[in-house]
Amino acid sequence: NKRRPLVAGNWKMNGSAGLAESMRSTFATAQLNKVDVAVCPPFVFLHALADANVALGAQTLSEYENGAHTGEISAQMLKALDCQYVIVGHSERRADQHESNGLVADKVAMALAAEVTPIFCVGEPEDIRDSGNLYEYLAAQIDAVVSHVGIDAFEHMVVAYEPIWAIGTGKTASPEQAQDVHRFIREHLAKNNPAVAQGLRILYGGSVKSSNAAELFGQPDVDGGLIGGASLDPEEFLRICQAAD
Ligand code: G2H
Repeated sequence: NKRRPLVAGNWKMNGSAGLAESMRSTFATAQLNKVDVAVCPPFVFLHALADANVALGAQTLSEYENGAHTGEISAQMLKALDCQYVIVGHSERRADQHESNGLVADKVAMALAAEVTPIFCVGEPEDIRDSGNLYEYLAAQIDAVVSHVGIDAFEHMVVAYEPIWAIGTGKTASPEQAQDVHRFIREHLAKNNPAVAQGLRILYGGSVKSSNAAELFGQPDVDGGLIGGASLDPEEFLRICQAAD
């Protein structure tokens, strides 16, 4: 009774209208049955993927509902563009835009209120893993969101585990390392609500490619992936989706 997997491509600040077009044509004829696929391009290319054979996602959103917040994009705007997902709390935003656990929780709440599914990202830097504080660190990231939106909200969420030391570095977590953390996350949430934890999709992210995807996705608590660099090549991204199908 494994959960239905989700493979989401995170273009980050990459791509073009041309890439959106080739993604659209690659997936138009793709035969995928048991996997959900989403593409999260920069905001300006969302419209170029409208009605493509993939779900749409954004890479972040504002913590505010509307108003005088120059440059920001609201949850309602994403909903209006048919975004089904929004990545929240990616480690690059936590680092570059100084997003705290509290801010991430506010953004998750905004997405939920607009019925856009948050892909809530957690993950540790290498020194935290080395010092043995991995689980405390991840629990703090998770608990900040649980205490704000409540455990039941996780029924409408996706979690992504992305060890920072594996992002864009070519250093993937081993399937065993990924499984250990995914199991921890599920058990941690199960203390509050076992049924919600059991149904929750937990994606792995960090240097996933077609050559390592099947083994990662085959782990009992890994329910798909959040794919960065490898999602910029439509054929390679399709192979990764096929590995989850
Ligand atoms: C992790 C991942 C996608 P990459 O950030 O979010 O990127 O696959 O390039 O490591």
